[in-house]
Amino acid sequence: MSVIDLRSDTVTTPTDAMRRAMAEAEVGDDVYGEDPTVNRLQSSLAERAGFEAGLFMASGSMSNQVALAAHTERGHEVIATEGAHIYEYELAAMAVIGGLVPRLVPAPGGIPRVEDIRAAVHRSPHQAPTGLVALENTHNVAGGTVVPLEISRAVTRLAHDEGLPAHLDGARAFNAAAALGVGIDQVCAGFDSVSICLSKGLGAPVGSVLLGSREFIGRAHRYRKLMGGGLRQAGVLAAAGLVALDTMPQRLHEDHARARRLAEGLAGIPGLEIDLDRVQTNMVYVEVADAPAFVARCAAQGVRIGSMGPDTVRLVTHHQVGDDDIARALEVMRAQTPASLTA
Ligand code: TLP
Repeated sequence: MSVIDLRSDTVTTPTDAMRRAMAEAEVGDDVYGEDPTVNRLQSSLAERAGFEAGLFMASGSMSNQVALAAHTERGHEVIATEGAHIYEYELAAMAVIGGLVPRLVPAPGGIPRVEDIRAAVHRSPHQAPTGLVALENTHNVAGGTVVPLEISRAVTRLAHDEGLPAHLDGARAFNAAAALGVGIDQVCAGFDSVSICLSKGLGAPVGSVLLGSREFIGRAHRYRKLMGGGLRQAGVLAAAGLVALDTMPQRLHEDHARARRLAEGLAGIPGLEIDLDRVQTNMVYVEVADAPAFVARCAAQGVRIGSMGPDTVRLVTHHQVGDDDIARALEVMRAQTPASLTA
């Protein structure tokens, strides 16, 4: 039985073109800044996204946490949206590594209100000073939702008016760009730093790139080394990233269309609740009674989905999920709902 893996877009394996590029990559010691392939990846993504410089990172979490530490001082507060990956899924790294505390603002659908961010900025001498404003686009736990450009512009403007830097967790910024029908530079515009993952919808096996000014990336370099992220002949990884940048962004709309088809199919199944308005990119969040048991039953039938809470599952489309897989996943999930089991 072949397995359809919808747990995440992180499960993707490198394409043949990526594997070839990895085998042939020209490499050097990246701690000395001498890996030509890493250097090419960093400058190529920086140029596309409208930044002076980039820094190759082992993961999205490392990239975010390096950015947070490089922007702030210990004892600062970081304003982030509720459910933000930097808070929910990075093992309190902002506290452990950066000495930072989060201040979360409401963000229905992943979209914060500018007034809530303004109200969260601390100016009093009795409170931890605000050090950074962070957004996430697409917003994972809100459903892979897209932050409209006018919101990210308003948030970055507010941060700058308050004298604060703004960071974007753009793990899936290319999905946001595809959904908005704009270039990646538009999604990144206004931010002082952006972290973009190569190993999610773009399909590379490893890596993220942190983008920013030359001066900021210089500081980030130090934190990357401090966190054990000084890789040596990392060009073998960066080579796959370069192929990902060249070949994958233009096909993300296919993943989005399949996620929509999947969501519409699931919406008609009794026992499953789904907010179709939140299905904007490659993710589908579904409410179902006893999610872990549902996940286990689907897995036993060869359809792997993610358990995101007691009553929540997540399905993510990616380049290794085709139309037939969507049809089979729908069939399996329909048969495994609590309602059909008792019918
Ligand atoms: N997210 C993973 C899990 O950690 C939940 C996933 O499967 O979606 N920012 C965002 C918005 C993310 O969704 C992720 C990964 C990261 C950062 C971290 O990337 P990695 O896994 O490379 O550290």
